[in-house]
Amino acid sequence: MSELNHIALNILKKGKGILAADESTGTMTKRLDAVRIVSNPENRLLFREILFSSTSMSECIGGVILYDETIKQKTSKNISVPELISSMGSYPGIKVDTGAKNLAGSPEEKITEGLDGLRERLKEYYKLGAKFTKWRGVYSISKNFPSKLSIETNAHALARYASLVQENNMVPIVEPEVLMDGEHSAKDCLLKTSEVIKKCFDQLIFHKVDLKGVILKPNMILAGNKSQEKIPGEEVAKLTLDCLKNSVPSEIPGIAFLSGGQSEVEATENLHLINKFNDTNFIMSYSYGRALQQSALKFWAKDTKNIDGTQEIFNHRAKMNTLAAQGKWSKEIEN
Ligand code: 5MM
Repeated sequence: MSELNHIALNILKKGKGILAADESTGTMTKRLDAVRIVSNPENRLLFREILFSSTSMSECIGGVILYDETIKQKTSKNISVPELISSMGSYPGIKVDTGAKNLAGSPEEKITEGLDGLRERLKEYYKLGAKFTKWRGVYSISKNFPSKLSIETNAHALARYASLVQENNMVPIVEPEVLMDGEHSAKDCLLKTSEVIKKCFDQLIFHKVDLKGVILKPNMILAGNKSQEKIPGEEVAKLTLDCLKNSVPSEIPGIAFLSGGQSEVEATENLHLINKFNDTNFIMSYSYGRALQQSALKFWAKDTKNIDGTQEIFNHRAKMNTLAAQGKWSKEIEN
C-alpha cells in the first residue's frame, strides 16, 4: 500500500471524518460577526483550539483542514497547531487554494485560483506538519450554468493542484462543490454533479494523479434551496449513491461529503442514510465545516470561558457524524 493511500484510509477509518476548519479570514469573520465576537487572530485561535483539544478528536476526527493563518499559530500550551492535532491522534491538513474568483469569459461563474507558487507553498506546509491538503472548485446551477468553460477550467486546476500535492507527499482532497443555492431540482443537481465529477476524474487521470492517494469531497444530491421540491432523506441517499457509482473510479479510497448549508442534523441524517444504503466499496464519511461547528460556536460566543460546555457540543456532533458514517445513527441517539 502506498504511503498516501495509507494516510487517506487512516483519516477515514472506522467512521472517522474530517473537521473543515479552513475558513479564510473573510469567512471566519462573517461567522464570528454573526455571534458578536471580535474577529482577530487571537479569538480565531481560541475557538479553534477548543475544538482541536476535544476528546472526540481521537475517536472521531481523522483529519483537520486548517487555513494558512492557523497552521502557523502556537496554542496556549506553546506548541504549534499541527502538533496539537497530531498529539490528539488526528492528521493536520491545509487548504491551499487562494479562493474562487470571477471566471474570465463567464464572469458570473467562479474559477479557483492558487496554482502560482503552489509547489513552494506545499513544501512549506509539509515542513509545518501537513499530511493532506484541500482545494475547492465551486459551481452554480442555473439555466446556462455550470458552463463547459467552468467545468473544464476548474477540473484542470483541481488536477494540476492534486498532481503537485502528491509530488510533495501529501494527500489531495479534491472538492468540486456544486452549490445548493438556486431553484434547480434534485434531478438537475444529479446531472450537473455527475458531469462535474466525471470531468474532474478525466483530468486527474490525464495529469497522472494516483487515485489511490486522493480523497473526494463532493456535495450530496439535493434540490436547490429556493426550489419548491422537497425530497426525503432516503431519496437524497439514493440519488447521491447513483451519482457517485456512475462517476467515481473504484480506486478512490474514500469519499468525505461537505455539508454545503444543510442543518447539522440534516447533514448527519443524510450521511447515515447514504451509509445505510451504501452498496459500493467506497468509504462514505464527512468533511464538514458548518455542520460540525455551528452549535458549538453559538454556545461559546455566549460564554467564552465555558470550554467544557463548548467541547461537549462539538463532541456530540462529531460522535453523531461518526455513527452516521457507519450507518449506526438514529434520532433516539441524536436526542
Ligand atoms: C470551512 O469552510 C470552507 C470555506 O472556505 P472559504 O473561507 O475559503 O470560503 C469550505 O471550503 C469548506 O471546507 C467546505 O465548503 C465544507 O464546508 P461546509 O460548511 O459546506 O461543510
